[in-house]
Amino acid sequence: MNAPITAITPLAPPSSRHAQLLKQFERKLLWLSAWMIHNANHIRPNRDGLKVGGHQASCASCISIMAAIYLEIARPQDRIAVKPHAGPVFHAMNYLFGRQTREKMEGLRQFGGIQPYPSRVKDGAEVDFSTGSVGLGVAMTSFSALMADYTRLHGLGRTDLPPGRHIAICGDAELDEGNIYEALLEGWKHDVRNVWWVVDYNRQSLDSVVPDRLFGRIEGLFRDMGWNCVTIKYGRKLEAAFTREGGTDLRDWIDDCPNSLYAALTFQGGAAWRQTLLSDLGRSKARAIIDELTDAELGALMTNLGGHDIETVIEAFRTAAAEGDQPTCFIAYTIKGMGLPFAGHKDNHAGLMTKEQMEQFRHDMNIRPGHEWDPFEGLDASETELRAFLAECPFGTPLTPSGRLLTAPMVHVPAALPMPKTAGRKMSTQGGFGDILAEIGRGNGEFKDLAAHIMTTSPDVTVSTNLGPWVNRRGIFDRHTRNDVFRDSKLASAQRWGMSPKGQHIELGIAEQNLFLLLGAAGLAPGMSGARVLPIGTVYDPFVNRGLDALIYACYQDARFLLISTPSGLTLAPEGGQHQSVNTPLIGMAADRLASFEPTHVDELGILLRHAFDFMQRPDGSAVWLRLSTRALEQRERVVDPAAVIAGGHWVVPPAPGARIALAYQGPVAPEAEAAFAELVTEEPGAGLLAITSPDRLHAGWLAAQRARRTGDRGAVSWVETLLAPLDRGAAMVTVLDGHPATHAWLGSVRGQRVVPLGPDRFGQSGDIPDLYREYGLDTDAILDACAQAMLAG
Ligand SMILES: Cc1ncc(C[n+]2csc(CCOP(=O)(O)OP(=O)(O)O)c2C)c(N)n1
Ligand SMILES: [Mg+2]
Repeated sequence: MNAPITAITPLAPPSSRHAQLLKQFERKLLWLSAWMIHNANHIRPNRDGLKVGGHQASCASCISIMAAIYLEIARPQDRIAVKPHAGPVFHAMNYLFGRQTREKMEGLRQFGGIQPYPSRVKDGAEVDFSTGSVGLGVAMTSFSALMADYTRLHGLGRTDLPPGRHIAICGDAELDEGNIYEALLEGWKHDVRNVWWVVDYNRQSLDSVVPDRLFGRIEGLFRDMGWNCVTIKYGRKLEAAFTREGGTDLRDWIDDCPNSLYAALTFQGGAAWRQTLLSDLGRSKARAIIDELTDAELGALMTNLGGHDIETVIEAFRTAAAEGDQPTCFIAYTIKGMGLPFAGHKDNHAGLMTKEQMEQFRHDMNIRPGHEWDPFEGLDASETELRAFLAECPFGTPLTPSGRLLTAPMVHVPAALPMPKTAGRKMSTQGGFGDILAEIGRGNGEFKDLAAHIMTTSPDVTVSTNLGPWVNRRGIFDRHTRNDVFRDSKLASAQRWGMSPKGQHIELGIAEQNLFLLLGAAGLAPGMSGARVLPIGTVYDPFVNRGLDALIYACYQDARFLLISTPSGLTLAPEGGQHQSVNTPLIGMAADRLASFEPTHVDELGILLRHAFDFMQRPDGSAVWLRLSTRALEQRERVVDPAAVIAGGHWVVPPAPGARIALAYQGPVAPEAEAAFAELVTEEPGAGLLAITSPDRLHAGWLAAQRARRTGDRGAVSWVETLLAPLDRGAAMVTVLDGHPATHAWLGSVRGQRVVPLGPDRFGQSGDIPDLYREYGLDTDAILDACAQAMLAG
């Protein structure tokens, strides 16, 4: 066990009544979390024979930490991310506060019951952050702290609430995730305050015991990033032993003990400790400390680590809180499975107590059969006293009468956005996006309110995704005002990048996971801060993949934001295959709580942007994703039906009734499709030309209609069925997009028609558009060949 950097001053030994009651609650949390998992695995009927699972050891490891935070330190305005595998402890805590039902607890990991890992959407309003994909929940707290500063400094939301602390209770293995370090760097750049990460340092992950020297490095990293680092290594019993004669030898022995040996001895218990200690310390004065203890007492002494000594933990938290708002990492030494039969065993991560072990545990916990769920059963204090204790906990006061979820009124979105003049101009969707946003950024008239609530962010691609003009108008956010040196020196630049607490753009480093974590945090601002923020993040389309887990994580929490991914596809021709995205349209279709679109023309873009501002605020809405392009296309004066564009597609040339073929395009391949169509109609005059604006919405609507029909709503019809209805049942369809062709292949199933889908299914390469569209089968000839093939097959 490596040596501590900051030792905690031990508290005086005698425990107050308050401390005794805290210990009662620790017992209860240990019991309830273990029992919930036991109930789910061994008591509840199991219909399919699948292992239900749960993590009793991970829960046991952080009982004191959780109890210290929720029963002593946390205030209602604090926001807390709980390590995924401590979900049962978290729910048990809420159960004690009367905020969780027994029924839900009994249903752990069951349909309709509580989720294995805390889930904002599925478990209800007590959960501040979902966790599950390790590392993300931890990093999220840094971004939620940044957002809390942002909303406060912009005067948005519940400014009456004092600033909260953003706390992550994390597993030590979570610090293996790279996104943690990306977030640390970003947090440092933004001078993030009020963040605490409490590491449950049980030195075990899923497979094994972690190497000893690791945490020395990690502590150093935290300090380099401006964090305070507090190691909570020993409990008060051990500290007291160290003050005795020979105590230093004992301490040195523990400090030198490899993590794996320490874990193995913990599992083996007092006799094994004695044997090993005596063989190493037999000649030291420490022997007297060891000799006077029974095996059980010796085991208890040697496992008296700081993270299991609630008074030590509380003292560490209080000291840090008194020091101010510096981000602080607490490394609390713990034992995985503490207090349970498999404590310290390296394979205990998914270990479950046997029925016999549970029976013994019930006995030790003084719980009568049939009273397993009673909140105060088996404790050495009266229910009245325990209830009074809970009522006095700061966290016991609800944040709002209905829970921890705040709300914010919707921001009015004007009926139409300010559109750029396109007549006679070629324009790309990316260019159009930049122009529209810049115009909103003037904050004129009816756009004043909308502009004030938009927050933009980008991972170092602000200028290249056309956010520059918006940023020039609205400024860059920083807690401190910093001038633009280039501007002050009168050096010419198109960008004016002064920073201030009123700025509305958060500039990030390149790490895409940070973008999505920030969008996630900003997208939760209504619930977290009572502030309506309309977050817009821009990223190069291929690098959505780089941040994908964080994007899915944000959506899983139902965060509301607008993602603009641009440029996209082969169309970005000279840039080459690493930058040419192929799979993103499929991601857009497969991601839940994310409505994705790909407009072709600027009029569609205007409709979809407006829709996005509205949809991301609606209770039944979601996050929105627009995939854009840098290919400038001719823009026409035309009337398009906004509802059709939003529903996923509209006929540019409607087919004649009973038409034998239709051509569908999505995105910047429109000119090739139009040219092919012009030839096609010379042979097939009734053919239709369809503009697909969202395969995702078309597909989702189709699935929804099928479900509705199956459940009795026989008249349910989806938009894609309506669109394709005029075509002959045996008609052929050729579809084309600058993305994977499977995006459209399903269209053939809607009415049993033949589809020949075109689109790149291989990595791209450098070239110009004619070369690449030819090579990957997107050019006019390829489209016409596909039409011929489709017609022939009929
Ligand atoms: C991104 C991700 N990778 C893998 C997992 C599977 N997994 C769940 S817990 C765990 C180890 C956790 O160890 P630690 O963070 O130390 O937690 P504790 O010891 O407190 O249980 C792993 C690998 C996961 N949940 N998320
Ligand atoms: Mg661990």
